[in-house]
Amino acid sequence: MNSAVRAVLFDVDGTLADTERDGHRLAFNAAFEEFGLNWEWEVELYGELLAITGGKERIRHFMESHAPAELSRSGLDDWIAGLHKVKTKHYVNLLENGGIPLRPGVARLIHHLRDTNIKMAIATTTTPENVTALLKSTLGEDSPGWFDVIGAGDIVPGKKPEPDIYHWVLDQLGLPAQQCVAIEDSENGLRASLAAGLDTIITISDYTRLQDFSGAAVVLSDLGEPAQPFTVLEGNLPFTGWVDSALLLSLKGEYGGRP
Ligand code: XBP
Ligand code: MG
Repeated sequence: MNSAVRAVLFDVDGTLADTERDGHRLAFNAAFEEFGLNWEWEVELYGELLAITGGKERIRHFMESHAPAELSRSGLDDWIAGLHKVKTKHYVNLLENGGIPLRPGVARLIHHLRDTNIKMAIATTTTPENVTALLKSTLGEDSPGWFDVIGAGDIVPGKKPEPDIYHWVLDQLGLPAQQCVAIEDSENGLRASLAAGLDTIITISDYTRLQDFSGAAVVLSDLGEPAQPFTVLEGNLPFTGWVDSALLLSLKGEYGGRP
């Protein structure tokens, strides 16, 4: 293994799987119903609310603009945390029932990185239970253990676009950013990874395709499969097809060709 790329740091929502529109959004709505709230986050509104990362922060932001009277509840923080806990329960149930598949190329790349001894980590804003439920439901019971570090949710004070979660994960890995690559799907995620000094591959998702990805190493349709190659949307690569260790090395100026 070449030492230029020692680890890949994966974002979760939008990157590993298209979880937002038909996953998190539905779970928020189910929680609102369970709490007797007549709030409904429709597809377009949810796209706007995604500017705020973190479910609890998103609920508060929504209340500020759409239900300000509710902000005077006593114990507001606890109430939001309780509502969000119910949302997480619905989201995990949805995943456990096989609700959301991985995006093209994700399982292939994860298996390839394991085979080539490149470390893997997760750097996400979402709640830790959501990460393990997604990995287990798509890659099997053992799969969370394939990741050297899982950085998620409230473990750091500042959520993306703050770089805190990337700094935390790099620190846990004990690796400098220069030896790692991040994979993200959103502008908020890219701002976070770039601020931590990480070369970043973007795979666009439905909600993020029109965002500003300046600074990304490359912008791709997806991670690609040999039988279903990615499309390059921005940036130059010495080859097309699918993300693998050879492509990761090329981002570090060490392209040696595909075996
Ligand atoms: C996406 C997020 C999260 C999810 C909802 O994070 O911002 O808030 O939308 O999950 P990333 P929670 O792209 O960094 O994975 O409700 O658990 O926050
Ligand atoms: Mg994301």
